[in-house]
Amino acid sequence: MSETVQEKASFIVVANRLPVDRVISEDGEESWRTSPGGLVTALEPVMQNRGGAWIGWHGAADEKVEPFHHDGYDIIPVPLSSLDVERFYEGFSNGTLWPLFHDCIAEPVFHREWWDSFREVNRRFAQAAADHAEQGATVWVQDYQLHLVPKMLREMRPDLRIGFFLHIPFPPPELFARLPWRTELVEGVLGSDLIGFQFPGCVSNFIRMAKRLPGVEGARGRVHLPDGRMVAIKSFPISIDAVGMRNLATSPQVLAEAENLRHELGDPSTILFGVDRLDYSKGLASRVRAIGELFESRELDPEHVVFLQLATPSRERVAEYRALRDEIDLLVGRINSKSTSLARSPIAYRYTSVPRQTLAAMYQIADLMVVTPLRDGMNLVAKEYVACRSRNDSALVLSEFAGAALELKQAYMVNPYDIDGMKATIMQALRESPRVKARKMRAMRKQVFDHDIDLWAGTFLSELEGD
Ligand code: ADQ
Repeated sequence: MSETVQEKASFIVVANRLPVDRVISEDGEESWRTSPGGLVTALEPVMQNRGGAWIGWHGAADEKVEPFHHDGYDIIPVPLSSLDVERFYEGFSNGTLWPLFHDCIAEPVFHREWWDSFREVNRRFAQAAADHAEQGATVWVQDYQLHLVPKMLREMRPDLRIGFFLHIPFPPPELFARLPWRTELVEGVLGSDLIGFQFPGCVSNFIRMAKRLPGVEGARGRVHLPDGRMVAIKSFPISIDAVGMRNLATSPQVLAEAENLRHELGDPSTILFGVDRLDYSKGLASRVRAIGELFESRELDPEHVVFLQLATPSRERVAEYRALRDEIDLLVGRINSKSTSLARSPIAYRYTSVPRQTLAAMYQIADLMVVTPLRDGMNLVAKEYVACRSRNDSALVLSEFAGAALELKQAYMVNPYDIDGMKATIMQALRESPRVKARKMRAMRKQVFDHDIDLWAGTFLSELEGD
């Protein structure tokens, strides 16, 4: 395969971020490394087979990076200025759309200059795709930051097959309708041939919203537009590289790291574990509160039980996220300061990202995984945990508001707004007999291994391309 950038590609992924991170070696040399992530794992083989290009932002503002070839496919960087980052990314994407699409659990902020920037940056991405697509190519646009790209791209290049996948929920029309630019957003995504959502509720929310547009008719997974075009709308629940995750978790290095970690935590008899991006949608505060109360009431004995919680730094320049960080620091500090043991704190909390291998080791030592988002498109953490638990001897507590709840039906379901209910379910899961736990875990493992990330990408693309 050629090592130079091809002028045109037959398969293009357009996403806000590129699948590579820049690394600078000790002698100052710059190179790019594939970033770890489900989407990259899923799409890399497809791009390598078919020849492809990935269009996205490289992560640094006010810098133009030339296209380059990486691991069998082309990388086409789209530049963003620091004002674009502030208005398009932190502003409209993460201050307006993110809370709006997560059922307004935080107040969405509407600013006209953010909207102007969102439109302008979406046009830049669409133009890059139009410039690099071969005649009749397939273009797969990812996520809420690029909601307007399908229509813009179709106007520039009507010959293309355009797919769009939304990784986050699509809210009910009653909430979505608050958006001053609701029509543009719906029309924007209707430029696609196929729109994919995480779960069926999003499909019906979207179709209800689309039918509010004049001349649009829709039913059962399709929308007919006034210009005669038909758009297919379906759910494609995203998943993980289940086999890869299991193999990593059972490798000798990870098992050794797991042993060390347990020791570092003071060799407790039971470990509860949570890992999330630090985001208000993930329900971290109510989780910490519930588990804190269980420690306080001694239903969880801090001599024997540890709650390990990792939070990945996320969107730190957005005020809402900085406030959340302080709130969690305070909550955890308060609970730990009440502990009678000087040797060990009940909550081991770290605000950091960790390598995949360490994460797998943590899944290995976790007797109970606590996943309690207030709203989540899917939640891959729940699936990763299940994939790692070869011994079937542990339990998953899962919010009913995560897309994953529709697939991992044997989890211990909780309503994260109900602290007492959560406490009772956590205790029930911990006290469950090994036989019942094993039965539940086996069923969830089957679901995750039978519906992995390859199936997700394959199903979407064959639906889009009609094979
Ligand atoms: P996210 O909101 O980022 O994704 P999630 O699905 O849980 O949420 O994926 C997070 C990923 O980051 C997981 O693979 C996890 O292992 C990893 N991760 C989290 N904390 C980490 C840490 N401290 N160190 C290392 N790795 C960490 C969005 C949507 C989700 C949807 C996905 C995919 O919000 O609902 O499931 O996209 O579509």
